[in-house]
Amino acid sequence: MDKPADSQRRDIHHPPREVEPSAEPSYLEHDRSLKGWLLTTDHKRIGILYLFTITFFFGIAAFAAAMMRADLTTPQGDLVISETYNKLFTIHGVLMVWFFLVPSIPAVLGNFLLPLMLGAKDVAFPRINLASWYVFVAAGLFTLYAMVAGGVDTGWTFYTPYSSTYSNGHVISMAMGIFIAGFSSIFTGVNFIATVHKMRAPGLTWGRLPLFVWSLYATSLVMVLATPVLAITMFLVMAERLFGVGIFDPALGGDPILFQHLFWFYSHPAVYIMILPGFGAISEIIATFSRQRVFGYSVVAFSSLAIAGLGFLVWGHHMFVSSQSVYAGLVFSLLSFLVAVPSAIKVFNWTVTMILGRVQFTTPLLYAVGFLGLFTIGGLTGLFLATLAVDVHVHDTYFVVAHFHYIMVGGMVMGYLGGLHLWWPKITGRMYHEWWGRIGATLIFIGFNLTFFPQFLLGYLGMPRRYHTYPEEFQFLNVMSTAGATILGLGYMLPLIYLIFSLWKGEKAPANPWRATGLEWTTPSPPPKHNFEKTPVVDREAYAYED
Ligand code: HEM
Ligand SMILES: [Cu+2]
Repeated sequence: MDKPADSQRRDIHHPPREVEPSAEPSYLEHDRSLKGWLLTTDHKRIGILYLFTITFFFGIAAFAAAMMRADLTTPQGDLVISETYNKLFTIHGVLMVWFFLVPSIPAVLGNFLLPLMLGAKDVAFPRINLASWYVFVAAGLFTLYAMVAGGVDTGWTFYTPYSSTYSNGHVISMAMGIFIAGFSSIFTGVNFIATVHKMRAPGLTWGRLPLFVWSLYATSLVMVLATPVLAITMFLVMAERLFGVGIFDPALGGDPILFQHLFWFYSHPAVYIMILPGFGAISEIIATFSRQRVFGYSVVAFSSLAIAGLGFLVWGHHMFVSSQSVYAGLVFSLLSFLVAVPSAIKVFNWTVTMILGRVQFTTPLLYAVGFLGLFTIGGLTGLFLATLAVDVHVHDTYFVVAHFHYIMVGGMVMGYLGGLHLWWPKITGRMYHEWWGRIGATLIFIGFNLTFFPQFLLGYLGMPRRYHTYPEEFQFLNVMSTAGATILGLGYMLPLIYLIFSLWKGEKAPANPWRATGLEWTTPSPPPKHNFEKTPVVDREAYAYED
């Protein structure tokens, strides 16, 4: 690689305290009309559009969860009837998985930051990027229609032949919503892959990429390779329902287990779509607030790819009790253990990074530390579940519910909120209130554990998932869980309030409030429409902290 001429150098590890104000208005100011937002191809504005949309879906899904927790405070479930309860957990799962978690970090923070981190003007295909948001909204409308038209009670897993033959017809509309949402994922994935390959600033070699970019890249590969399988599966469910083609229903000559294979062949990799971007955000937060290069950079980067690859080989661990052969079970069990290795390596390396660095306990760092603890519990209990004999006992119990919430909420939502705080000054040009930030992070951590730890015990004691009544001896733990959920809910309200408040009352953010090293911090806050006046030239590795 040619050494850039000295005059072109931009010092990225000691960025100037005051980045020169841009001649161009910021991306927020340049065209304030509605059309300027709805027809924008600016990756930053598209990130904001996604932010609003997924926050909306999160709100509905959280409301459904609150109703379920309220219902579960009494053994006989006094709030709703069982059918309504089934519809609540279905809409909760569908919205949280496909309309919040899958798009969360990639579509909001990824869209906003990827080009900025690469020193580029935009993503490779800005119009496809906008299209992905419209497709996403259309998908949401189908799903919401199914909800208000009468609701779907199959659960987010749509197991056949119930979904394809016996449940009500709104399954078609909801399956359509998920089918369409898949395209939005694929558009984002393709865009990110092309952007990372083609739009890196001069000098920004693969070995110098921020780990957030590596994680988005790995996620995008899974999005592009796995999502079509989900789309086809949903399509087949619709085809069986509409035309009576025998695919999954044994009465029509189909095979219901085939559905489970297809569904989990997507949905296990999809759990990595949901967690890998969180890993990326955690790497950035820990490096920034430990003022330390992430320990074992290349191992952490490679682990993302390893997880993405291995994630395709373990789907059978969801089917240990589906009558699959014991030999298949053995192999899937063994392979599932393997996935834990790169995950554990990451946790180890982040911890070492903090030990080697000088840690500042800011709000994003609190979220990151919370992530480490909760993700570790989620991962370790995943190993319990991957152990054939144990899974036979706890499959389809609250143990599984606790496991995946520890990872998806304790892990990914903490990663998302941590990242949102880290980059909030860049995105909005305003600082949030640090003290309230720390209170919020702490409350969320406490509320989360109170909600979900009792569920491990409930599951272990034998309480099955997806029922709205239970024997009286389970009431104590259920009430604890509901109390925890109340604290958790209040915890989530805090960032919602003080972040919005900061837009008007927050201190104006400098270009680089955390004295961080990434290229995104060399632009003004908020960045101008075209990001960089002059294409930056990179001449050092990521996280070159020296103080
Ligand atoms: C150390 C890595 C992991 C292992 C070994 C593991 C193992 C398992 C196993 C064996 C099950 C099936 C349990 C059953 O239904 O009986 C399961 C369920 C689940 N896991 Fe994990 N897991 C891991 C990581 C993750 C991650 C990273 C996520 C999400 C981001 C996740 C999300 C889920 C979900 C959503 C389910 C339940 C699906 C359902 O039945 O609705 N897991 N896990
Ligand atoms: Cu899995």
